[in-house]
Amino acid sequence: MARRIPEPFRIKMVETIRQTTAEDRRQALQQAGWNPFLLKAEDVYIDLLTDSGTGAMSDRQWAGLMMGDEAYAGSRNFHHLADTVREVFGYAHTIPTHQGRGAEQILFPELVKRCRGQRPVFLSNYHFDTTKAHVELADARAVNALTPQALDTGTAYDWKGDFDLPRLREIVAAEGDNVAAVIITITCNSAGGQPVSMGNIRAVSELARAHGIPVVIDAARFAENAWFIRQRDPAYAGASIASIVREMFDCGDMFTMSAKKDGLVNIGGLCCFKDDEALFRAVQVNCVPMEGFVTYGGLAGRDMEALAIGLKEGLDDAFLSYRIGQVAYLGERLREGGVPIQTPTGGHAVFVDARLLLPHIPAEQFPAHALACELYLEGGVRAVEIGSLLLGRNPQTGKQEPSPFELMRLTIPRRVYTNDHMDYIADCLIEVKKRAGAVRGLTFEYEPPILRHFMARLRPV
Ligand code: P71
Repeated sequence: MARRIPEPFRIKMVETIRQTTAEDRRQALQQAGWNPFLLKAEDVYIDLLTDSGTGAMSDRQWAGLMMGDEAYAGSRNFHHLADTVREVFGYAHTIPTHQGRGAEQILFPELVKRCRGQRPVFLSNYHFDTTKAHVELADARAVNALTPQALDTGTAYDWKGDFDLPRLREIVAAEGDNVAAVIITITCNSAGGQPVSMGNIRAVSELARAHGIPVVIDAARFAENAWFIRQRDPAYAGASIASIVREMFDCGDMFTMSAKKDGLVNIGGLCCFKDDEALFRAVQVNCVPMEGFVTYGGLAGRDMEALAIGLKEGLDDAFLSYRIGQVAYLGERLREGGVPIQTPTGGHAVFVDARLLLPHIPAEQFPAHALACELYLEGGVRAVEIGSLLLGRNPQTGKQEPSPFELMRLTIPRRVYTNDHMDYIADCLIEVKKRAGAVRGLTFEYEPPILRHFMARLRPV
């Protein structure tokens, strides 16, 4: 059993959460069209939908909110944020955005414009869904080259977020001038919050540089990735998290960040450039009509202050050990209870392999989504599907895309739930496992044409 790491904080404000009855939950899920996204948050006891913007800020961040400089242009908090980016990442130029996808929407069209090929393509270990959406909105293609070891959930491998380097080389050779950028997603969310090794980051960066391809880091969970590098790569055993972060970002040219994860804020994003001033200026021009003036990008001054503080708090050793240890603890409890999970557990979530737990439910009846519904019915715990429902149909053929995974993600918000909550979640899921054979698949009552998982309505078959 993994050692429980006590929370490295004490609690000075609490928010009541309400447990419901089984009958309440049955009614709520029925009304929500068997889609946990459509539940009222008040009908949820423990909310593991996402770790994005759901964390608790510290006393220092809350104090920072009071220091907001709400000037339209040139806010003091913007300068604090840009100075923090220079210090933590070594990048000269900062554009704040309202969240991660705001950064994607102002950056990707510029990378497409600069691309010399006729059919621009972005290559990634794995494009997150909004990232893929913004690549496609910019009239480019999104191609993934993930290490095949990530697909075997039952076998542990330290670097399941890595690029498949031979495959990446092949694609770069075949696509030539079409490659608009390489996007290194750290940690790799869709593979299970899995880390990318420093060796892999460096090799991808060298390959890209040799071909004149820009390197974008999708930096949502950069601190968790750095923590895994220190934990698992003997060459970094004695290194500080801060120095590992610098080394990772030395391998990139620019980064987009959803700051709602490792930035420890409830809203915010970043689009930053190491030294390409011309690109920075061009993206600033896109920022003004889309996100807002270049020194606030959709954020209030106080939000930028909370982020400047959060970026550094998120590097704290005690925090990261507790954070990733809590996720590992939940994973360990589930493994002991015979629940199949992506092994090892990732940084922000435990991913349950619904293909193995519910083998009688075919992909087109969304086994991981059905499992999330059962978990809600069992104990009011809200999880999210990462599988066929999320992936959707091929826009050309209208056929369901074959999904490499059918996973249910138990995403742990930062500094919000205690280890007793983790025990409760594990107990509920182990209970569901006992009646796994009776869980039914789901079919659509309403299927939206794009990003269907958010608004879909379903019913049991
Ligand atoms: C996550 C999210 C946010 C989300 C998405 C869909 C449903 C519920 C919650 C967002 C990411 C991400 C990576 C690697 C860019 C974004 C977009 N993740 N890159 O995992 O994980 O950032 O949400 O701030 O716009 O739950 P944004």
